[in-house]
Amino acid sequence: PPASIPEPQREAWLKHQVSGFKDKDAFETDVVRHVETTLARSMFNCDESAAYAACSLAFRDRLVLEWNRTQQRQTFSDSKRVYYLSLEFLMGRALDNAMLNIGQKDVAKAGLADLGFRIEDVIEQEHDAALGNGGLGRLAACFLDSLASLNYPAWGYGLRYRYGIFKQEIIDGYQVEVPDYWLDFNPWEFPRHDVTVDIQFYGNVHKSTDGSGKTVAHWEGGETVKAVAYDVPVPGYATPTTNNLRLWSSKAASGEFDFQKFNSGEYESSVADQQRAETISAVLYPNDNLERGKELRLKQQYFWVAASLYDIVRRFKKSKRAWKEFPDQVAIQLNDTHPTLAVVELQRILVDLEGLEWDEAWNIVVNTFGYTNHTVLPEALEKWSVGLFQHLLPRHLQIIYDINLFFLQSVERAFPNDRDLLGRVSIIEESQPKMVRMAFLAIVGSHKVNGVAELHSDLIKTTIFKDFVNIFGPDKFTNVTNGITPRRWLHQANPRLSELIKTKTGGEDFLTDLTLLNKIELSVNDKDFRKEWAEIKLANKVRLAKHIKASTGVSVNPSALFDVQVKRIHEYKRQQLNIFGVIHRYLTLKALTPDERKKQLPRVSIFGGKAAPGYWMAKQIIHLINSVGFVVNNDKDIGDLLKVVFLEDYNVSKAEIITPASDISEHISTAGTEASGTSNMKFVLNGGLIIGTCDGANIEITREVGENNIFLFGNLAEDVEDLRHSHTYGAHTVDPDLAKVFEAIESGTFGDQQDFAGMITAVRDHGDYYLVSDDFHSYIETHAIIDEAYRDQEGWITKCITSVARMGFFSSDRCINEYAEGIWNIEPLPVDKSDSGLGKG
Ligand code: H53
Repeated sequence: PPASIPEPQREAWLKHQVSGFKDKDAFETDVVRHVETTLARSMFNCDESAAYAACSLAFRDRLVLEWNRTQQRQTFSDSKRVYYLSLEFLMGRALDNAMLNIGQKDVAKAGLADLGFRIEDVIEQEHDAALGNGGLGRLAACFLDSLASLNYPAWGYGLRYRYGIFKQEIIDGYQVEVPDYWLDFNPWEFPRHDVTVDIQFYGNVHKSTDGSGKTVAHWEGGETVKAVAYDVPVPGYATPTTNNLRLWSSKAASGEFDFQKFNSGEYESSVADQQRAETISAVLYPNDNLERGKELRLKQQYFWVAASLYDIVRRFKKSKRAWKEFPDQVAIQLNDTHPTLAVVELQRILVDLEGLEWDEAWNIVVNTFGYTNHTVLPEALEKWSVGLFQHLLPRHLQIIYDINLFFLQSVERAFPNDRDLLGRVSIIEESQPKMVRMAFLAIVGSHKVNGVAELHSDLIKTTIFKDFVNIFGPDKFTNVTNGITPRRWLHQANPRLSELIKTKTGGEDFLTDLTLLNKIELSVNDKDFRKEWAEIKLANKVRLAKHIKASTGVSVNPSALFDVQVKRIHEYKRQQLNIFGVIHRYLTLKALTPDERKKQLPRVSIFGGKAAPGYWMAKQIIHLINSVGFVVNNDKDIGDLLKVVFLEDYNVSKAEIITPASDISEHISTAGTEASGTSNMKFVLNGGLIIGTCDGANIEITREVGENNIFLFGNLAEDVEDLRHSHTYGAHTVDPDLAKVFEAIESGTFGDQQDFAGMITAVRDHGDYYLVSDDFHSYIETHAIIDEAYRDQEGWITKCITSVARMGFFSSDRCINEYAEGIWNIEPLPVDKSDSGLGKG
C-alpha cells in the first residue's frame, strides 16, 4: 500500500501512521481524548453513556485501521469475494464483541476502572442493533462473524432501517409495540456520502434496434431515489481481518429536496418527494416467517438489491477482466428469496447495459448466485403479483417472462408432453391475479440451492421443490446445517464457562476450532470441574433471577428448574403447547395435598418473544401466558413450586443473559415446520438441556450429543400429513388432559375466557393444524421425565458436560467453511497476525 503514495510524501504519511492503543494507559488516553474532544464533554461531567461513547470510539479507531488494511489486502490480492445479501442483520451490541474479538477486553476493564466505571455498566449503555426479526437475521450476523474470523474476503449487504424491530412492552398482559429509533448515537457506522447509487422505479420500457439489428430495451421515466452507503466494520476473532457490512439508506435523488420545485413555490410537494424517498429504508417489516405482499416491501427489496449489484459490478469492472470471469471473482448468496431480484437485475445489467448476449449473460448469472431456503411454511413463501411488478419494475417483469420462457422450453424438451409439470414449475403462477413465485425464480437463477438442516433440506427436495430436483438433478440441491458463533454465544454471553472450558482444552483456542470442546468430556468425572460447572450455572441463574425481578417484579428461586422458551411467537413454534402444559402442571399441583406438594420439584417457566403486530393469535398466546402467570404467581398454595414469567422485549442482548441460565429449553415446533432453529444450539452450548420435537436441527443435535442427553417427544414429520387428514373438521377428540386445561380456561380461572377462545377453538374445532392435542400427552410425560432427571443433580451435570463436549459441529465456522467449499468456491486470505497495524493485545 505505501507504494501507492508518491515518494516525496510517503515518509510523512508513514511517520504519522495512526496506531491503536497498545496498553491500558494508551486506552485511557484515547478515552479521555474522545470524551473531551470528539464528544465535547468535560471530564468532570462524564456519565456512563459518555463513557460508553468514548470507549466505543477508542475501539472503533482500532477497528477502522484493521478494516482499511483488510480492504486493501483483499483488493490487492485480487481474490474472489463472497457477498452475503440479507434483508436482516440482527447484530446486537457491538462494543463487547469488538473488545473480545480484538482481545483487549481486559485492558478496557482495567482502564475503565481507573476512570471510575464498571465495564458491565458501560456495555449496558449500548442500544442493540436490531435490524432483524429472528433466526434468519441472527444467522446472517453469526455468518459475518465467522467470515471475518476465518479470513474470508466477504461483504454483507443490507438495508439501514431507521427503525429496527419494534420494542415490545407488556401492558396489562398485552403486547404493545413501541418504535425502535436506534440511530441517535451509533459510533459503529460510517456514512459514505460519496458512495451513492441512483435507483429507478416505475416508468416504462421501449425497444429499439441498434446498428447490428439487435433489439435493445430502454427503461425510462419513472422516479429516481438515491441509495447512500453506510459501512459497519465487522471484526474477526483473534485475527486482524475486519470485513465490511454495507447498509443502504434511501434519500431523495435531488438531494435535500427538489430545488426546481422549491424555487417555483411547490414547497410541500418538494418535501413530500423527499419523505417518500426516505420511507424506503425507514422501517423493518416486523414479520418472521410471513410475507404480506406490500408494495413498499418490494420497493425495499429492489432498492437494496440494485444498489448492492451496482456496487459489486463497479468493483468488478475496475479489475478490467472479461465478463465471463465474473463468477470467478464474485459469489453472491441469497439469504432467502428476499434478494431474488438480484438475479434479474444482474441479467438486466449484462444484457441491457453491457450488451452481452442473453445466453452468455445467463450463464454468468447462474454461476454467480446461490440460494438458501429457510422455510417450507406456505405463508412465508414470497409471491408478488404480476400487476405490481408491471407497475414498479416493468423491465424486470419482461426479463422474468423471458427467463421463464427459456426455462419452460428446456423443461419441455427434457419432459415432452407434460403440461402439468410446466404449470407446476412455471415461475409465473397462473392464478387470479397472476403471481411471480420468487423461490422458483431463485432456484432457476442459482447454481446451488441449500436448506439449513438435514431434515429441512430433505423436505424441500421431496415436497415444495420436488419437480426441480427432477429437472436439474439432485446435485443442485444441498444441505448446510446452520451454526452459531461461539464467540458471542459462549465467550461473550458466558465468560466464566468459557474460562473453565479453556482450562481443559489444552492451550489451543477452542473458540476458533469448536471441535476441541470434545476434550472436556475427559473431565466429566473431575470433581472440581463439576463443582465449578455447577457454580457457574447457578451464578447465571442468579443473574437472570435478578433480571426477572427487575423487569417483572416476580421473585424466583434460582435453585428451581429454569424452563425457557424464547423465540418469535408463532403457532408453529407452539408456545400454546407450552402454556397449556404449564396449566396442566398447575392443576396437578393444586389437586395435591400440602404434604404431597412438598415433594414436587420447583419450576420457573420463562417465556419471551415478539408477536408480529398483525398476528392476532400470537398476541392471544402472549396474553394467556401473562394471565396464567398472574394467577399462578399469586397462588399461596403453589409458592415457589411454579412461577410463570414473560420477559418483555426479547432481543439479542437479553438472549445473552437468558441463554446461559437455562436448565431446560423448549424447541417444540410441529415436526417438519422449523427449518433448523439456532437457539437450540445456543442453549446446549451453554450447558442447558433441551426438550424438543424431531424437527430441524434438533435431530442433528440428538445425533451429536446422544439420545440420553436430550428429551425428545411427539409425532414425526412423516406422520404429520396423515394426522392432519384424520382430524375431520369438527369431530376431533381432544386429549383428555388437554380437555381439562381447556375446561379451566373456559371456566374463567385465568380471567375473561372470551380472550382465549380462539386458541382453544383452533385445536378443538378447526382441525388442530399444529397437532397440539396429538402431541400433548407425550409432551407432559416428557416433562415428568425431566423432573425426575433433574432431581438426580449429578446425573444432570454429567448430561450437560457431555452435551457441551459434543457440540463442536454447530459452530458457524464449520457452516461457513461448507458454503465456501461447496457453493462459493472461495478461499480464505490468510493474514499474518503480526501483519496488523496495531500489534494484538
Ligand atoms: O431462519 C432460521 C432457521 C429457522 C427459520 C428462520 C426463518 C426466519 O427467521 C424468517 C423467515 C424464514 O423463512 C425463516 O424459521 O428455523 O433456523 C435460520 O435459518
